[in-house]
Amino acid sequence: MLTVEVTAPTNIALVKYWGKHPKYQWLFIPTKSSVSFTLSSFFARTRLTVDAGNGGIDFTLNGQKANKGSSEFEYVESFFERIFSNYQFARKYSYCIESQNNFPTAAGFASSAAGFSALAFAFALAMSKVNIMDSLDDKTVSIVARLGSGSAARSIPSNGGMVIWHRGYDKASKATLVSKASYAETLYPPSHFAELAIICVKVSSEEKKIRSRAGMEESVRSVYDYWQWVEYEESTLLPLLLNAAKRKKWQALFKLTKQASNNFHSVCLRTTPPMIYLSDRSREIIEAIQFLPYAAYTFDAGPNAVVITLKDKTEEVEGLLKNIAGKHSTVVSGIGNGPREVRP
Ligand code: 2P0
Repeated sequence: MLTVEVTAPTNIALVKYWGKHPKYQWLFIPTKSSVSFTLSSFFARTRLTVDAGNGGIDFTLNGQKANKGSSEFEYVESFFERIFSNYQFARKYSYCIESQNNFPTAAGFASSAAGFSALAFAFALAMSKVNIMDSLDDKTVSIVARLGSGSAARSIPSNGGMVIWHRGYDKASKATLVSKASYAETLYPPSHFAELAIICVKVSSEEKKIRSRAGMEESVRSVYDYWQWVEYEESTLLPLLLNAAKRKKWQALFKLTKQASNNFHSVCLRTTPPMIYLSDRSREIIEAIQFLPYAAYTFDAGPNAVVITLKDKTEEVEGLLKNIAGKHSTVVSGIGNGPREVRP
């Protein structure tokens, strides 16, 4: 028996992942590359106990045992099925998982990214300790994490900071090679962004109505210009944003981040049936921030906002956000590093 314990951060996408390529659906290959910041204040802590067995899973999330058949349990179970088909040896063990998030689950703060990256990292760490997986490099582990939840791949690179998850399918055609080409890596470490601050704004802690996994599938299927959006962001918006980040042109970075968030929510709205993740409060935040040259908002599949601004504007921008969402609605986060092992 072996126990490992790890923490892994969540991440916030500036260029969003929203859809799996239909040809490689089961491998979680995204239709487009995405780019994120690794957040230091929101993370999952996971303890994994591995014992001799035959692939059995026991899963406790935030102190509550997940029942077989619940959606949480099914997400983890299907992750292990994908792991077992890639790593046959892993089926010879049983897995007891205890995971905790320090933020609301399924409310738009990418809880699955933190949870599955922690689980993937803990799995790889445990397998390396029992000497049956020799590779603990970021690339391999990000591919394992991707099989749990796409956005989790971006939480894996140990240097954190700004991370890109390559879509990979334009680099190869055989499924196994596409899978190897779709991994995440750090573009710039946290120190590159010393002038920036991130403000997370809790608008609601309710669980979202439509889970991302089902929602994105509907978007790929039903949005008439879905592939135009994908190719526009891949070939135009993404390179512009990376160039702005490289040259520390923050105003350009903020403008492109807002544009990418709007594009994503427009795709959600134009999905059949439509998905409206933003609330009236979210709209007020958009209106307050949209013309500020020194701040950007971005929203995931939920009403909570993440606002990126200059460190020396934090107080001013946080004041605006508190007026809209309430005195206790904001948490300022740094841009941080990837997962790490902690003492059990
Ligand atoms: C992102 N989101 O890039 C986007 C923006 C939500 C909106 O990645 O099916 O939970 O597990 O791969 O990773 C949420 O999707 O979906 C997500 P699966 P995931 O962060």
